[in-house]
Amino acid sequence: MKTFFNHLHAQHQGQYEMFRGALVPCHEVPARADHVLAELQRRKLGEVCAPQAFAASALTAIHSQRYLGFLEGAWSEWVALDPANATRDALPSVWPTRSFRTDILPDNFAARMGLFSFDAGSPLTVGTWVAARAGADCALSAAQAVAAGDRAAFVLSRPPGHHAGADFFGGYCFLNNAALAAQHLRHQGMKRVAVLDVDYHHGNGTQSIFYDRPDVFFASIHGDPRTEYPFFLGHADETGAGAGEGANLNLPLPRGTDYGHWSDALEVALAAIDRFGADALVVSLGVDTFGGDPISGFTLQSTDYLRMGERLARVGLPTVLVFEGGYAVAEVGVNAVNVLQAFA
Ligand code: 6XA
Ligand code: ZN
Repeated sequence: MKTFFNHLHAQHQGQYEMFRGALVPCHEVPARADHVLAELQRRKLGEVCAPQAFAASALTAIHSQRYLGFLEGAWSEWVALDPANATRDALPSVWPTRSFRTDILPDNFAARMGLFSFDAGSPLTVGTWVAARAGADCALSAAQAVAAGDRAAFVLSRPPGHHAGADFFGGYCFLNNAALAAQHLRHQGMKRVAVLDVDYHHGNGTQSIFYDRPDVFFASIHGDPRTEYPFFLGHADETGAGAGEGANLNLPLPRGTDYGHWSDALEVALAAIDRFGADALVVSLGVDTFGGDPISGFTLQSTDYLRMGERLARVGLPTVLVFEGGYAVAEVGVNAVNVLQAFA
């Protein structure tokens, strides 16, 4: 299996995120991806490839032009406000909640940060755009390889993507790599694509991007949003809208869930994907379901990721696996690569 590695991932290196009223060091650190790469190389699993460069039109298939323009220029604007900002991360602090207007683009930078985001946990840094843009190329390249006949491909990139919507960032995510891969598979002739999100957190961005579409099925197994981030989406009664009715499946589970119960939900998701009749699969592969994860609440063990990988392979579909969350940094390489090794 080819790995499309984002060589520019470390350009995105947040210093701090807002947590319980304080700025705390970021959980989403460059070492995460480096550990996965090191483990892949240690086990001599597949070929590590640089991505092709894709045109902006591949991004506007998923994200709004207004959002992409903002994201690309945001760091320059931030530093133009005050040269001292060059050493500080940019975080939003004001949001247009219910009854506010979102159709008028504010001139004020802080207002636009809020318009295009949903939390204060996702620092925008000097290299965020460059890293996220290269990650998008990795996702598109993996989809391209799979559309051209590869059995599977892995996107090893950060920042992650599944919380990013058509026009907002949040949850450490800026560009939605899984959605870009799914859309590119469609563009390359796959008629029906399923996205299976196994990250601990609901993939609200991916869900929202495809919610009214009948051609992309979204299934997610995640911590119950009543108690778990991102809180405001991911409930079981969200089944799709309009032409997309029936093409969305959420399987929220309580904190403390182990692999036995988690894999029951996986069977439900895979049966639905089978009924949907997908031609290709995109897996949002977060390994923050691990028992040792510092910000999550399931109890999967490292060997469980082998079982997960075997089961995903048995689906038998051309598959793009996209790295998402996982913050037990010392174990993240073993856990993610266990899925890949068992899949292969
Ligand atoms: C709140 C927690 C963000 C979760 C990010 C994640 N700052 N998403 O792992 O999958
Ligand atoms: Zn997560």
